[in-house]
Amino acid sequence: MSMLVSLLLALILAQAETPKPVKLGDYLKNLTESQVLEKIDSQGKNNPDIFIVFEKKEDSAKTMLMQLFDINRDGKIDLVKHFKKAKLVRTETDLDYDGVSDVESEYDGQSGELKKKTQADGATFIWKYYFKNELRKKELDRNSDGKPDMWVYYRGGKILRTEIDKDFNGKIVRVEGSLIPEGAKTSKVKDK
Ligand SMILES: [Ca+2]
Ligand SMILES: [Ca+2]
Repeated sequence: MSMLVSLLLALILAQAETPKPVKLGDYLKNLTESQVLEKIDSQGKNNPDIFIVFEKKEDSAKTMLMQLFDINRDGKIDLVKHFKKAKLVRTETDLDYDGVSDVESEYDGQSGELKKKTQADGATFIWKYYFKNELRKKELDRNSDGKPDMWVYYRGGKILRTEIDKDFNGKIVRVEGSLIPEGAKTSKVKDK
């Protein structure tokens, strides 16, 4: 998606309470003609719980696009792994088994390292950024407008500094120490 389209979409969606949720089961419904579905029944209960989607082009070997898992075997997909050139690049996870993704994780296709995690925590969105699999920055959307208004920087598992847009007016207040709002599900780390 181009920057301009992204920007326009962001403006249109600015009124929305939350970004559009992804129904994980839809991936199996929306297969194209060149895609092949393989079902695996990992527990031998006549009920497939692992689904693998391949892309099959003429005169070429099939390549894996997706692995989908029904972890609690209730008929709804809970985890989707997306692959590019046989490397894991993205996962979508449904934590509360309502069929809709709650956490999206992005990986570096070359190194396999975790790069970014986006979590919908009720009406609050949390973005986490990683470097060499280590959490470096966390962004929080406290007023659920789809934009971050609090930034927490980490080094070596400790909070380096916190920046906060208290009044949601774009003016960032720098806060030293570990100020984490309630519901952020983050254990408090003492600063040195
Ligand atoms: Ca399930
Ligand atoms: Ca969910």
